[in-house]
Amino acid sequence: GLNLNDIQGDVLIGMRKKKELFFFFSIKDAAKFKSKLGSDIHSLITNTNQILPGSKNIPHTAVNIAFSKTGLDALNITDNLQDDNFNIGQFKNATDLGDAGTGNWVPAFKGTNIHGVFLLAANRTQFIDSKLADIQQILGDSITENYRLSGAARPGNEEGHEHFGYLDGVSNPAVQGFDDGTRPQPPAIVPGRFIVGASGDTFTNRPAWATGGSFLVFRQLQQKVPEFNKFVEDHPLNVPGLSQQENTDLFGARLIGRWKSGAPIDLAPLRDDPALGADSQRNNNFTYDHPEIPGFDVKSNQTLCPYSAHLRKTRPRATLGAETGPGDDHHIIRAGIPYGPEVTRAESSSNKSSTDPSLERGLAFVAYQSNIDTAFKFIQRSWIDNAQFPSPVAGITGNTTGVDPIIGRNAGTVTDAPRVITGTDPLNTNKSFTLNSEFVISRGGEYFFSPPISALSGKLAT
Ligand code: N7H
Repeated sequence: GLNLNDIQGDVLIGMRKKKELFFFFSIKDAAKFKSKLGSDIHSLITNTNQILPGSKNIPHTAVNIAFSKTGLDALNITDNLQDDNFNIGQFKNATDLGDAGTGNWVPAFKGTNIHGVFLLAANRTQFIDSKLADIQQILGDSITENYRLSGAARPGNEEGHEHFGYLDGVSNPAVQGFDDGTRPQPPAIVPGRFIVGASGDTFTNRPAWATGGSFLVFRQLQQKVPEFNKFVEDHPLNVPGLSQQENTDLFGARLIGRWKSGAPIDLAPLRDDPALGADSQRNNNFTYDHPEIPGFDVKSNQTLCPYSAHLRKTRPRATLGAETGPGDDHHIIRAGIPYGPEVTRAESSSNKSSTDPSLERGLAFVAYQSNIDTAFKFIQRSWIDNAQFPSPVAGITGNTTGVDPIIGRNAGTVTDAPRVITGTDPLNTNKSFTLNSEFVISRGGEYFFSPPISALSGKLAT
């Protein structure tokens, strides 16, 4: 089974706090760092059991730590973790991930200088600040800061919603032996897809000390919210019986695959259903197939949910057939949090632009998996950025799907190259829509390994 005392808290369940700081650092004095890691830092790290719902040990500030490949190198850990993408780092992957080069990347992410990241999560920034001060006090000059990014849940009723306004964190896969059986949803996935060394891990030649770890993909994804809102407002659908506003909201929901409340359009195809969105027993209980509808063919019918919807692009569920078993290892557990300010009145006024860099907002994207190549990178390259997916590569009939309207890009360095999608109009799913600008800009990131907590006082400390 999984050792929930050893797996860091963010991996399977997320740290579940309103604020989260990502503190990126370089190791300057490996000997001192190792010694402090084993003696002091180790005991600050929050495990999974501590943050399970109902736990009596939930810390005010949850702390996790993860290392890049160059960070392990700096600690003279030479074991091969068997993940080629982790080994080369995200900077060299920028083109593969569809980024428009690295011109938009945050300088700290350019190259391989970042050795590690502390993830600090709490409901108040003061708690985070004081925990960070403790950590810096302990580590002293053995590290230097490369960069930090502060995430925060959005205010009021928007809590839990990302900056485009849609509820996030709804549909993480259930994991066998962890949270399967707690709610009806697509079949639970073997734990080895997420946890190194667990049952179902495709590699058998990893170092023993890495068992219980997970690869953490970090991406700073800027969101152009006024521009997205304007695009949606400019494209109301024409579904009879719906008001203009409802037809506008429907267009947005069909780009995402969920309504703003979190209700899946596969189950609520015409109007938002906030009760459904809030009901964890129902809001993920769908596959896109509808055997209860006579003659419904999941390989051609996208009247309920377009093939191009972000949700369906990133996890096609029954669109491809059964989700479990050999060959299906394209799953991630997401644990991101929004960053940046709310849209200002000036930005949402007539010109609808977000050009002030001091108002940058987006998603501090975090994804966990045991194999970056078949999980995050595969989803990004082969599904999100592949205009032919799921049509025609998965035997889907009808027009070419197009890239993911939210985060997909056509290959190449030209920013805002037009993107064409189909399926969004339920009255005519062959109709195409052209997106002349991009709503999400990659600001770069890094690949990390979130080690089992035992390694922090064991292998990594010696
Ligand atoms: Fe997505 N969004 O607001 O548009 N995502 N995503 N994502 N995403 C999801 O179901 C969003 C990104 C996945 O299991 C929801 O929990 C934004 C990347 C996957 O059915 C919403 C950004 C990748 C799922 C968003 C962004 C993914 C998912 C619905 C960037 C992978 C679950 C909430 C700024 C490479 C699919 C939910 C399933 C859901 C949004 C990025 C993947 C609202 C704004 C980079 C696998």
